[in-house]
Amino acid sequence: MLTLINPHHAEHAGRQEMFRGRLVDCHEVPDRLHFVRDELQRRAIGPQRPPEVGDAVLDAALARVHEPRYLHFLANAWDDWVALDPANAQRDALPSVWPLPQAHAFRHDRSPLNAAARLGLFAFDSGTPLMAGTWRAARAGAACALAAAHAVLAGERSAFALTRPPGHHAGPGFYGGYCFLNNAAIAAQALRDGGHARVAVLDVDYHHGNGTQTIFYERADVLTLSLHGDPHTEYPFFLGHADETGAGAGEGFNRNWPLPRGTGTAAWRAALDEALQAVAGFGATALVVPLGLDTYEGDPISGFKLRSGDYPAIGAALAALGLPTVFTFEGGYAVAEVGVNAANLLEGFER
Ligand code: Q9C
Ligand code: ZN
Repeated sequence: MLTLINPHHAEHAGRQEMFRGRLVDCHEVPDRLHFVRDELQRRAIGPQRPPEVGDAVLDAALARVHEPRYLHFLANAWDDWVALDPANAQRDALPSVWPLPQAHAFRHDRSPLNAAARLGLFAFDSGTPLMAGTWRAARAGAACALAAAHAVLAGERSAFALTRPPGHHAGPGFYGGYCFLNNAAIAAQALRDGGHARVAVLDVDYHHGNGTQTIFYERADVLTLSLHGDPHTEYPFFLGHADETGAGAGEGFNRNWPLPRGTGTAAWRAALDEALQAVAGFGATALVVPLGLDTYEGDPISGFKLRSGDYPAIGAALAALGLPTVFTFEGGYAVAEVGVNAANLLEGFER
């Protein structure tokens, strides 16, 4: 399998995230990618190269998925943060105030000029630090997803966008959950624009793919499916229930499988089989898999019980759809094991 590696990923390296009332060391660290890269190399799972995508082509692809004012915000957020106070150059940007939607309580037709307050217009949590290299890393990551889609359009059976920061929590105009640009959505849209009439996105990360769901919620041409921890108890908490089935023209083209914390292999595989049937029933001609390995039993922030030995069969089940497939690297925070788990799944896909 061809792997597109983000050469700028390490320029995004957060110090701390807000977690249950205190700042803790970031879970989403550069070594996650290094462990996956090294394990894929060790097993010779295909060539690895950086993406070669021109700036204009990339900008056009980003604009197919994200709002102009959000992209403008991301491109300038770090400089605005430092302009607020030169001492901010030594600190990651984290939001601390939000305009909640309650009637009459907050103005939504006005935007504060204060750069710290503006973070609250776009971030939905305080766990996603933004720093000097975030925009460059996220952009180069989106280029990986785009190049992976282009490779598949050119005839590759599959391609893997090995990038961080991850993407599936980023929506049309919001970031959070360690994600800024929605790499999976960018790949799915590129597959649509490249001629695939129906594209399915099957999200296997532990957390609900709220960004991807939101991006495609009113569309019938991209089927979005997600298996994840039940939002009654699991992040991102405010989306991901089973009765979210799409809206307008997209009614019936979103499905969620919220599963209880503690779910093990058998129940997870049963949900996957239902999702695979939905992909086939939809008549998808291409597939995008936001690949989170935080379903692993040893994940420090998640609650499923999958084992390393489960991942090859999961890869094989995805491959049995017989579709051109783009994988994007999402979560997975058991750093020392994430490489083995990712390689197990991708090797299972290739068998
Ligand atoms: N302050 C992915 O797996 N944890 N993202 C809570 C709240 C957030 C996970 C932080 C977990 C995000 C791509
Ligand atoms: Zn996750």
